Amino acid sequence: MKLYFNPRSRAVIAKWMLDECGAQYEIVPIDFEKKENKSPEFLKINPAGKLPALVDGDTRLFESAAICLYLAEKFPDAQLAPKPGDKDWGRYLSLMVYSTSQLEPSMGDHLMKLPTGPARGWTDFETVLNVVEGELGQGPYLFGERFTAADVMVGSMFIWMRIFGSQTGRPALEAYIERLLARPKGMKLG
Ligand SMILES: N[C@@H](CCC(=O)N[C@@H](CS)C(=O)NCC(=O)O)C(=O)O
Repeated sequence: MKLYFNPRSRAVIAKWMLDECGAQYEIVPIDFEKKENKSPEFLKINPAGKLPALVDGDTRLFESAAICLYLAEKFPDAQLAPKPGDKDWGRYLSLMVYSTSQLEPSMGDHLMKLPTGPARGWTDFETVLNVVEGELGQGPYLFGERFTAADVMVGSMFIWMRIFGSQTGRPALEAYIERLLARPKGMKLG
């Protein structure tokens, strides 16, 4: 597998997931300054010209959530996803999609001090924090003792928030982020 990567990009999320899976992979550095993400070769992999992108044989993937869903299935021994039919399967899929469809844009509005219009498909950030805190419950992870790809996707968004110098103001969520950062293969700040 080849991970198209820049350390100052969301590609660190895909790298975290690859590491949690114990995957063997090659890093292909992408230089944003040189606009390598807009080159004709790269656009064949991700037509949106963004990182992360992953190539696995004839399969090409883009969007962090899709990459994490794919890897969780490809590496079943890592046990990072509930199986179809499992009682947690639906909630797992919901959280995976929620991470980039609601949490991330709402967090962007919050950090950029923009108003959130519900017609755009996501809620205000206070609601996001309530949702994630509720889903986390007593933890330690979103699915109790079991760490999953949903922790990679949801947790990485809050780790990004720290990279931008901000925190949630919710002790339970901050303790969750600390747990994620303490994982041996966890996403690294900075
Ligand atoms: N929803 C996408 C977002 C991807 C994204 O915006 N990536 C940024 C880096 S963090 C990027 O490649 N920006 C370069 C550009 O748009 O030119 C995902 O999660 O994969």
